[in-house]
Amino acid sequence: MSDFNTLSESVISGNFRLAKDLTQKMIDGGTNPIQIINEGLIAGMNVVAVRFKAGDMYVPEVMMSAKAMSVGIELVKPLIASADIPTTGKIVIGTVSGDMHDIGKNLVIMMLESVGFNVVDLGVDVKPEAFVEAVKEHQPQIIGLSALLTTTMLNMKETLVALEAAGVREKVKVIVGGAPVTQAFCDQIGADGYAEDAAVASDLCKKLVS
Ligand code: B1M
Repeated sequence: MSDFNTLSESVISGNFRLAKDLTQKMIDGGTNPIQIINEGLIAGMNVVAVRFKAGDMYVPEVMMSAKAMSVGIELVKPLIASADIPTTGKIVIGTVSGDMHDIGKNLVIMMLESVGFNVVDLGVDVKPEAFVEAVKEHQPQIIGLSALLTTTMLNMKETLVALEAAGVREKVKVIVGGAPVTQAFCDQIGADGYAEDAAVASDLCKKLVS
């Protein structure tokens, strides 16, 4: 098995200590940092995304894999000029106003980062105006709204209204997700896409920026 495969396997199995050691060994051995990311760490996470989507891996395992990938990325990051880091696009994401749930959102972020998105996380309980400001400041291609409560999902519509009122709605695609959210709700409020889980969210975002 090549070093890249062994590193990928450590990500897939969520063995973050092994991922850290292997990444450090490859750095010390002079392996190209971009290859460590693409052919080792992200390659492993791509397998995880497929297995998660198929129901062959569960949330705790995906969290461990994401941690293993992040530990490796943190070691490699300082070696790469920021211009060289593969970037799929920029997304601003947050849990909408009144809602404190962030486990699902954080999982979505990990998946997006694993496929090369630059993610700006606004956190939880994010007011519509804060999303508007973030669009102006960060100029993302996509805004991601998460909600776990049937009450707070209504604030997704409020956020869309605020983006429209500020004249920035046309500048971004808006995707929505979270347990009570459905495709029908997405269509009803005029969002651009709905993702039922983190793997679908990452596929959807890739499609929206391509
Ligand atoms: Co809350 N809670 N909670 N809670 N909580 C639910 C959501 C609830 C269904 C539990 C229940 O009653 N059965 C219920 C909502 C009922 C409803 O609205 N119909 C509920 C309630 C009522 C509440 C409180 C009001 C309880 C109270 O205080 N009386 C309160 C509200 C606080 C607030 O937000 N203002 C509250 C508080 C909490 C905790 C703080 C204790 C904790 C949150 C901790 C945290 O997030 N840091 C919590 C938890 C953990 C849950 C449950 C048990 C688990 C949620 C979770 O993390 N799931 C939840 C019950 C449940 O969902 N079965 C519940 C795992 C996570 C990986 O899944 O978040 O669905 P999920 O994310 C998925 C997808 O939805 C999707 O991808 C993710 C990964 O696959 N996804 C997106 C999510 N966001 C996305 C965004 C996207 C795309 C996909 O694009 C942008």
